[in-house]
Amino acid sequence: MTGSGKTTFIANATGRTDLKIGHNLTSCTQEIQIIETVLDGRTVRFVDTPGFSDTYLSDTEVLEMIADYLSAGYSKEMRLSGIIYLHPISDNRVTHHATKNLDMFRKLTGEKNLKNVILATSMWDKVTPEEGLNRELELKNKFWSIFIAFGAQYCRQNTSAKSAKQIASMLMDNEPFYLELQEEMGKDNKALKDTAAGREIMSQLSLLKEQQQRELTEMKEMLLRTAAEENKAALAALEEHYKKMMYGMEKTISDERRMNEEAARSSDEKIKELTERIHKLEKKGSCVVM
Ligand SMILES: Nc1nc2c(ncn2[C@@H]2O[C@H](COP(=O)(O)OP(=O)(O)OP(=O)(O)O)[C@@H](O)[C@H]2O)c(=O)[nH]1
Ligand SMILES: [Mg+2]
Repeated sequence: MTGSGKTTFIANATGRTDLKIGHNLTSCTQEIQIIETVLDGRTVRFVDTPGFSDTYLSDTEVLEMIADYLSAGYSKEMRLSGIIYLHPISDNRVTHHATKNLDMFRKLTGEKNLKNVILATSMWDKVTPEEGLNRELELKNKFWSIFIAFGAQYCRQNTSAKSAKQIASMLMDNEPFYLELQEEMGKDNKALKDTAAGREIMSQLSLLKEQQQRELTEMKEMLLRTAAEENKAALAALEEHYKKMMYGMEKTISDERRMNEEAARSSDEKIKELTERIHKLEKKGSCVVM
């Protein structure tokens, strides 16, 4: 999730002081960045990503960015050693949105790879030990139970370099693996929207669109009522809000369109690839078995 302390964690593990860390309410990391360091005499590359529920990027854009990076990685046979999922223990709610993002994260990783995931909690200095302990238990027993059942490890993290390095070193001896999303896109040639994580985001987009449509209708009625009452200040505030809602709706529609366009592009590419293979085989005089 955005603002959970991902870049801070990497800065602590690598000793880098030039990484952009967010200090206000808006999201900070806007693209994927790779930070290389040496830990215990071995080269380690951290991949920092924007978080889901970002202020500027939609979840679709974040997933697309991660998918682009991962599929490029697949074609270069780049595997991962592990994933560190950070959750701020100071959050007093796990929202429906956060739960959906957790589902998407599980699907993009793939159940068989969950043993290579570390679920870590940050921001312990912002809670009392009792508060933290209660939330930790709820996370483990409720929201993270599937991850843990499939072998994900759990640990607490503080802002020290020692803690970040310790967590990173827990993953360093893992057998490198491809994520489910990489295999689906790279090996099975699926379009992003047809992968398990992509399907999750498409269903979220469709629900979001319905909700936004309902809210827009309600807002329109409210605007008309307020206009009739001639309350100028309220009308201006509502108009401003209506514009933002329209923008949100347009963004959802364009996210959905982009996912569909990407799928259409992928099938065009697949047809082209197959045609080229057939031509090659025809030239060689072999027969094609479909
Ligand atoms: N108190 C406290 N603050 C922390 C901790 N970890 C990170 N922060 C602060 O939380 C804010 C967000 O940290 P970032 O590292 O930018 O978070 P991020 O997950 O990379 O955020 P995005 O890039 O926006 O997704 C910064 O002000 C950090 O200094 C922690 O353990 N305790
Ligand atoms: Mg960041």
